Amino acid sequence: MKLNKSTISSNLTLAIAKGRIFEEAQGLLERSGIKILDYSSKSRKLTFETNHKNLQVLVVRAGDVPTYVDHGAADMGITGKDVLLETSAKNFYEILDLGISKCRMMVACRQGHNNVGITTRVATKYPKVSKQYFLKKGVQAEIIKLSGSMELAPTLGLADQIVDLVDTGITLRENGLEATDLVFDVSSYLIVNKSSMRIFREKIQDFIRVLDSSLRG
Ligand code: PRT
Ligand code: MG
Repeated sequence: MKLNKSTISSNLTLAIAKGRIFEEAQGLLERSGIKILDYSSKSRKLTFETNHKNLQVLVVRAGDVPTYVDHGAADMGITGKDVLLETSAKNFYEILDLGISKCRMMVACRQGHNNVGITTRVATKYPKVSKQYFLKKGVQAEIIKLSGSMELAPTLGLADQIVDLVDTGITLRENGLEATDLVFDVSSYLIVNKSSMRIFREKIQDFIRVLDSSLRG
């Protein structure tokens, strides 16, 4: 099923997380008949026209997608479940699991040091998710917020454990760490601003239907 060119007649903006999510989202959109024009990974451009003249694409950081959609600066967005669980933005619906950019949010520690007691220090880019996870487990966790390279923290004695995204496990292994527990499975979702959904219901529902049928096909 392809998106009919006349389907979208009002201006809709879709914010897509740059990097690995963008590459996979682009493939999914193409299978749905939506081509992002003039895109190159080397380009500094941040807004792109598509072959549907009323659909525009923004390329922003994964963590900023909910903010754009929350404020209605973008009608729709594509970003990771990890980002959606961590954000405090609420003014959007989580519509569709796109099944792309899959990985797992995991707890990890130094290899052979999986004997954590009832208190632990946890380094992570995801303080909200981590706090909830350890609370549920009945473990008192001191959360140390980092923006990246969490893998260094246990080795340097900054934390006992980390909570981070894992795909192949190579990053953990190369830094002397091992994954111990799954926090949740991650993939990317389509989100839609609540007012946009009301105002452009038909157009957006057409868009969702087309994406959904590409996912099944
Ligand atoms: O780089 P910038 O700060 O701008 O943004 P970003 O790092 O958030 O962007 P990017 O392109 O890394 O994409 C992040 C999003 O992609 C996440 O929010 C996830 O939804 C999704 N995703 C899927 C991943 C991974 N898989 C992944 N493996 N994001 C990050 N990783 C990293 C992980 O953090 C770790 O450093 O890859 C490393 C682990 O990979 P393995 O294969 O060694 O296990
Ligand atoms: Mg990155």
